[in-house]
Amino acid sequence: MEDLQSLIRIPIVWDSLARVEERLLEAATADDSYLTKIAQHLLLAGGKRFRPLLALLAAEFGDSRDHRPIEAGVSVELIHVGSLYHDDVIDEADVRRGAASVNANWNNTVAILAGDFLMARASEVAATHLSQESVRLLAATYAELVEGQTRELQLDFNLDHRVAEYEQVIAGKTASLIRTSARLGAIASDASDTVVEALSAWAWEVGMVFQIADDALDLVADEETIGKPAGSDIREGKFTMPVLEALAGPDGGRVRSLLESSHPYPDDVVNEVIEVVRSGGHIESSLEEATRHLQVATDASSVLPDGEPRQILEALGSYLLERVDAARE
Ligand code: GRG
Repeated sequence: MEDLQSLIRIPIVWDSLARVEERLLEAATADDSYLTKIAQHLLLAGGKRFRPLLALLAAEFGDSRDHRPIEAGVSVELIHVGSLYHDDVIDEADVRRGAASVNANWNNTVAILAGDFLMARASEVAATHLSQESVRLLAATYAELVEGQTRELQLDFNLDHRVAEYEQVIAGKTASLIRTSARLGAIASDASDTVVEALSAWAWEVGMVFQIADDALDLVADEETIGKPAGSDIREGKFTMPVLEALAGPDGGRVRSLLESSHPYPDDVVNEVIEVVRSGGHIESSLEEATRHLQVATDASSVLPDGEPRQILEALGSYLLERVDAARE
């Protein structure tokens, strides 16, 4: 399976991403060296940089070439990483990006403060370098992330919610920032309104594919591939699309009785739920739903000028689904 590096064969995108890395560390620098260490912790731990890459790729469709798409990439990654700091506190997670999470390495208080610091820096970067519309969009997206996360919390361990509610959660917590990443990159390169709208529509759908694929990976991949034990979502009471479909299907009674048992769930309960989900074909059906989103994405991108950037957009969508297939082999 190809990696992002060989998929996105536009040298300027990678050169700009190197600049994004430098700017991220600058933006995460505080007067206080203790805060700097904590704020830079997850940035130094890695991550795919999917959101800045989308901003830089979207900027390939515009007319101008200056520092603004880099700053767009910095601001969306800062929002993303800030939200991961908060997410790990909420989930009491120990590991993130293959490293100790900030809350585990230090404590919840500093994880929340450093997350806030990164969010604040994202606004500062955008207000300094980008348009007022971009600052507004980032703030609105930040609000959508919080709404998505809050919806998700209310559905924890809920055996009776529907796939439509799950899709509403992932739209808020994932698709919104993926869409904003592409939109800010396009705006920052002075792309036309038609191009900005097409890239936004494409990225929204790809954001949905991204999360559906990620959730499927949690049910099919081993710990080495996803950096955490399979079935983590079930353990946290997050019932994603394949589990919801299994609950509504012929084996629903069995899955319900397993998930109704007291939690934390023992490993054998989690493993049996995973087994029923897999054997019932629910991974495949959720990937079919992802493929429908991908088709809408491709339709949206069809108005973009033909050329290498557009071909890369189309390949990126398939790449997200191939990650799941590769993990199953
Ligand atoms: C205060 C903005 C703010 C948020 C608080 C915690 C929260 C509300 C929202 C969390 C939203 C969240 C964690 C969504 C999950 C997003 C997601 C798909 C994370 C994994 O992204 P990857 O795979 O990770 O791109 P890397 O590490 O590669 O960047």
